Amino acid sequence: MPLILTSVEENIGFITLNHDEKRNALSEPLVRDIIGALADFRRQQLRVVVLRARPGAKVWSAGHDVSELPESRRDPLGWDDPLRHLIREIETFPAPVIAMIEGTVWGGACETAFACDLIVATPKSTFAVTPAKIGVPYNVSGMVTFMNAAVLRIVKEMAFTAQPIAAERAERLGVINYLVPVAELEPFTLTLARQIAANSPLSISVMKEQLRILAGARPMSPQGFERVQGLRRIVYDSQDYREGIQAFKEKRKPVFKGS
Ligand code: LCV
Repeated sequence: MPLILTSVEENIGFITLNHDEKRNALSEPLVRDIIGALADFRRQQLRVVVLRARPGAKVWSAGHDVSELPESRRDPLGWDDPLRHLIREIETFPAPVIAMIEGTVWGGACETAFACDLIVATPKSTFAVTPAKIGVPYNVSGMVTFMNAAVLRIVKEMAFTAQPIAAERAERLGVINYLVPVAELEPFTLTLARQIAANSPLSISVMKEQLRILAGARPMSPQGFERVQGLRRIVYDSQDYREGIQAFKEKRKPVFKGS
């Protein structure tokens, strides 16, 4: 069974996450397939990409494949982590990527949806930022993705509670663009994609790249970055990090001791 399904309709590309057995966890093979599909869509000069799960999905994506996270002593979200590659590929794709959300969205998948240019979701969808639940020290560019998606107080709430927020609230907060009934999700998203595809692809592409550069332009001194990396290392070298990963694998609640 392929991990993703792809199709092209007019000049719109569709990528369907198709690994429900693992709740579309963003494993290295799944991410590699998504990136391959984006490269193919880039070659075809498609004007919009829609990233979705299968119709009726209860889980859009369960986020980073936890089984691929390093046990300890290695940055779990370093530059070459598959999730980091995926985020960068979405952000630099030369046309808008629409996240069409049906089902729940977790952790790195929440960042993936937020890295997309537009988000259309159904009322039963939820969005959860989960590093605190697992004990993961999220990375700097990931924090910027969240800060570009929601006001700081909401980012803190999502990050510190690790609790899902409902799509209805996400829409009210401006975190998603549209909230549509599940029966209308596909036609609504297709209409939106067609509206974009009818406009100038060159103008849109350059505005997307300008917005990426401007949104990512955050002041952080080299010392500030080194301090953050040192703090993150304390976390991923900690017993709590190991406990969080182990507890996930053993399907039990972690007991964090703060060390
Ligand atoms: C690997 C999985 C996963 C998974 N990885 O189905 O943002 S950070 O820092 O936290 C970052 C590191 C990150 O993204 O971490 C992952 C954050 N994700 C989550 O916390 C969500 C974890 N998953 C769940 O809570 C449940 O799976 C949901 C609620 C998504 C679905 O529950 P449901 O009862 O429908 P299962 O839990 O039974 O999962 C079905 C299979 O998918 C695997 C899970 O281990 C199980 O595999 P087995 O059948 O082999 O036991 N799976 C689910 N999520 N993130 N594998």
